[in-house]
Amino acid sequence: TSLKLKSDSPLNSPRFTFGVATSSYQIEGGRDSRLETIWDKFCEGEGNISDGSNGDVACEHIKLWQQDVQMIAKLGVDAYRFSVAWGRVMNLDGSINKQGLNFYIALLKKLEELNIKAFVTLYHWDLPQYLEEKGGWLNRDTAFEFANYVDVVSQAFGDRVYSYATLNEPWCSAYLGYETGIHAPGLKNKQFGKQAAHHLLLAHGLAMKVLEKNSPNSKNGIVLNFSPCYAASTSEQDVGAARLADEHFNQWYIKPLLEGCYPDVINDMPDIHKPIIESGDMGIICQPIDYIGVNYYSRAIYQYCDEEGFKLQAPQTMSLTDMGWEIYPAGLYKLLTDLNRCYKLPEVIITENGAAMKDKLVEGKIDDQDRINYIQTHLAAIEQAIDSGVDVRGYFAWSLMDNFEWAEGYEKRFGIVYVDYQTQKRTLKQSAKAYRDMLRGRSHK
Ligand code: GBH
Repeated sequence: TSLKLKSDSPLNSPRFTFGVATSSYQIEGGRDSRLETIWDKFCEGEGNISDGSNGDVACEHIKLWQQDVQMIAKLGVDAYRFSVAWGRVMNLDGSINKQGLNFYIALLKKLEELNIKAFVTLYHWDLPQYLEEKGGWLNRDTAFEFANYVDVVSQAFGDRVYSYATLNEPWCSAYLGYETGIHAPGLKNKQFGKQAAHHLLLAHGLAMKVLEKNSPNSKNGIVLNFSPCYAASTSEQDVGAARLADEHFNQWYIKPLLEGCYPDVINDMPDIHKPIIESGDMGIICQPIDYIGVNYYSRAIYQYCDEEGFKLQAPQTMSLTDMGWEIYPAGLYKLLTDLNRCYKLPEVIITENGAAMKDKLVEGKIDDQDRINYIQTHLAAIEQAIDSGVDVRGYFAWSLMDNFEWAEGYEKRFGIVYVDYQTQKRTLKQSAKAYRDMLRGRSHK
């Protein structure tokens, strides 16, 4: 029923940050006060979003933000992670949208007043559509446009930001957006994925240089998603398949950031699938970062297949979330300790972790015990990883509240707070109360 932190837990220390996370397109609404984004456009496409919805209104956070921030404060979290909508702070002609910028400045001021650290993500998938029309992340220029936007924002925010993340999950932007077409802009071309990824990583590196200049005192880094890859069997072929998938999906992003090169598998790829890399790019990509944000939801199991070399296997267990993702906290431990073994890691922050569940409002209550269990077991995995020497400094629950779950629309609920989209009423689920009580109970609080 509750979330417990032992008094001697490394998570029960003032050095460990607890927070909640959201992203702009998923919660803001306020479609008329910003540029069109690739998600607005993608949502118009027949069959792209399972319930036919979009982010025009979402949680109406753009109007209800003051109430939302009060709610965040009442949860007793140390930090709030949110993203800035590029198309809300920049106009089509490259000039600044003062009104949009002021929205985020007001939000930052309020957080500061309430003593909540601001973790600002600069890109959580909502690329302005006019940039997509010039090629989006397939166009190298987009990386430079991003650095320019980051320059504007980081100057305007001054010292109000505790931590910046350049990008959220570039794998999703590149692979789901340009290779499988499950996400905006919905392109489906095997030649596009790695090129988009390269430009995203380049954008990150350029933005890191800007942040180093404009915001040297904040903790600056990037957020990656990881699915630790397991082999379907102990056969040599399946083990090889899992390793291959890991190089493509996980190492492809972290290795260039920390070591300035792509994994060896790049040498085995047909030229046509390889990204075009200009000289100097890898050096820009591997700027020093203050931390790496890790988003963890589940593991992935692979078996060998002829065509691609690996094939995803459906989860073999009964404990699945409403997304159909296996609940597997041991995967988080394996991921963190593996990364720590393979790389010289900076500080690690778990920037997202959480689960969609079939939440039902019954007599004013949402009893989401399964979500409480999910959080509890994943916190335990983090504790174990810290005990094994991984420098984990924070944990953010995804998400503060139910919101627009991309291709799944509003049908999947990840919030610890329930949102009634008819009335925009927010109701704390039992998990939010458990999180709040756990945070209040910390020895330094
Ligand atoms: C995050 O993406 C996003 O940052 C956030 O906006 C979103 O709302 C949240 O997660 C919930 O989806 O088929 O079992 O291998 C997470 C994206 C989810 C991509 C897991 C890879 C693999 C699942 N990742 N997914 S599986």
